[in-house]
Amino acid sequence: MISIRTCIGLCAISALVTSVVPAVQAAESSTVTVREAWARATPPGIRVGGGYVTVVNSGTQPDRLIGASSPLSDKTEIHASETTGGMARMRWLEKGLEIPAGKEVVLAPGGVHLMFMGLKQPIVKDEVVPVTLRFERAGEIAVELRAGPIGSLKSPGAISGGAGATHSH
Ligand SMILES: [Cu+2]
Repeated sequence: MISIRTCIGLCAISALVTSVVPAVQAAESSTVTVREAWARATPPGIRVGGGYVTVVNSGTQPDRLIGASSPLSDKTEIHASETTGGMARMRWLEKGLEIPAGKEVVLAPGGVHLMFMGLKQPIVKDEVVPVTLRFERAGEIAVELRAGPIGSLKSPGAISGGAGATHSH
């Protein structure tokens, strides 16, 4: 009897949690899309890597890229590269990156990028890095970054046979 009651109690709790989830997913009405999603292949033994996307905000409200994650790395941060006094360095954008209304923002080598920290495996050329981007308004958008060669400076092009950057809906 006790175990049945416990089960009923747990079921009630999980039903409650499930009913809360749809309110969090605002992506349905989002006007943010992601394209030109790519990453750089990494040499063996290197545990950091870079990812790049173009974010298009076709809406009338500004949005903000506030976070990212990938199953391939412990952490995925939004970084800005800058050169000060001839020294190239990277800065973590802890408040994220604004995506102004009606604009597109390009993340590219030498500028703002996604930084994979603590890679669990090397990023291999022509393979895909799944990344979830988190926006203040648009919510989460899942993208697949196609890996170009080590050190590449531009996108290897769209993934053949389908959309390279997939919107979450
Ligand atoms: Cu970086």
